[in-house]
Amino acid sequence: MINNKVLSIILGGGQGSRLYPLTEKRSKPAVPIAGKYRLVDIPISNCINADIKRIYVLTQFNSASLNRHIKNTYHFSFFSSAFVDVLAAEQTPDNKGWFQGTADAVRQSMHHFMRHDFEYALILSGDQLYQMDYDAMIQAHEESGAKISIATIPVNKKDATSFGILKSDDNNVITSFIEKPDASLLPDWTSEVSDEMKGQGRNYLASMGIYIFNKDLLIELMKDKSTIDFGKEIIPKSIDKHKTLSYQYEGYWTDIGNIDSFFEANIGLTADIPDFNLYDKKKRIYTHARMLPTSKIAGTMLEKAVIAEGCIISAAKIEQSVIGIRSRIGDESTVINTYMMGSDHYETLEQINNDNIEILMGIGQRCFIKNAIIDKNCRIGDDVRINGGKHLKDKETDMYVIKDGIVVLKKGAIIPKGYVI
Ligand code: ADQ
Ligand code: ADP
Repeated sequence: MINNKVLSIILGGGQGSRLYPLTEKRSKPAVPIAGKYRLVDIPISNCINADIKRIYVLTQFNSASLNRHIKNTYHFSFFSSAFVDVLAAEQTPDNKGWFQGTADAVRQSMHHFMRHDFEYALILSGDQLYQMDYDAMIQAHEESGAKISIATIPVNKKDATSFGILKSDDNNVITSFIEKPDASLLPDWTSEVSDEMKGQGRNYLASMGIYIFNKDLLIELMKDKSTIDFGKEIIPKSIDKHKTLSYQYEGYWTDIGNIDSFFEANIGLTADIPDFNLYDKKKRIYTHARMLPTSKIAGTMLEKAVIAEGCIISAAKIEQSVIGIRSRIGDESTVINTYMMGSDHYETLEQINNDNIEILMGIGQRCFIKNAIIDKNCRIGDDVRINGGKHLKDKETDMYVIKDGIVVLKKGAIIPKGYVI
């Protein structure tokens, strides 16, 4: 089944370097999460679960891994109108290059969207972790007769300054909106929320950056070239003129736009009952089916470990860590509070026995690794010690970046034997 009324547009990331160095060699939607998925799989899966199968992913630059992932993953029937297409910022005689902001990204891509029949554009953010039923939101949008709908969620005072904050009337029609208000303005922006939310101190209604626009209105709004962002310009300018609905959501939702929140979201999967449920039968998360062998583990003490397929592990201990596809971890090594993304391929026995390769892909023997993100294809020599934490200052070298105490090894980094961070 395909929802023929809706065209989905996923905002895949600006020039922003908040996820650097994970975005050094790939576009943001291609960043690997949860051991076997990529960021873009989250919004795409939410769409597919709602039968929305015409999907564009807008990205600042094309990366081979994103294109390969999309091409290898989202196959639809030959006879279906379903597709997932990547649109990268492109130079044309009218445009100098980059998407200047979220609305500009949509504006520059409008000619692609206009080739399709649709009534509603569902505009989504590419860096959030959540499982939401867009169908229910679309239904609420239709029933209200609104021209724009914004998904909203109650947040606390501390978080309120990093979101668009709004107020709505008894019919959930938005009456005022302010993008990322200064803390001094917050007292004027509280909303009536449920007792449960009140109990958690979540008195502010934030935009989740998830929008439904009626097609005709979107076309009209995109004509004004001075508007660059949805949050900064389009939404504040529209609420007085066009009926805008607040569609309130109270499930798990988190923004994973920077290293710290990305790390927390991944490590959060190791909890007894994670907030983000990868095991839900109905709300499935799709990704590339790789046909990898099962993981093989010998003599390892595992405590709250999430381990993807195809790993070969003989470590001493893995604790509160997510270990990605094809990871290899050697004897007597300890890995704590770490997200290891895994590898793109295995080394053959021939390669392993070849003396030219001094350090094999994965983690060597007797290593200690704590509070780290290990990007794909890293080679960590024997006896390496990485002890991340708040005691470390922000720093960058050829091999790694330290941000907020988290040590991020760059893709393909080679860490020599005995190295200490
Ligand atoms: P932010 O997340 O700060 O606030 P923004 O940086 O514009 O807004 O990003 C929104 C989404 O668009 C993200 O997925 C981002 O990666 C992507 N994006 C940003 N610039 C882009 C560009 N030039 N090209 C393509 N994609 C781009 C927004 C709203 C707030 C709301 C929060 C909720 O403005 O009102 O509260 O989202 O997270
Ligand atoms: P994933 O398994 O994360 O979905 P990809 O689909 O991007 O990864 O595939 C892994 C990439 O690694 C492919 O481009 C594949 O061609 C490449 N690859 C496979 N084997 C090797 C190898 N021996 N050396 C280098 N690259 C390889």
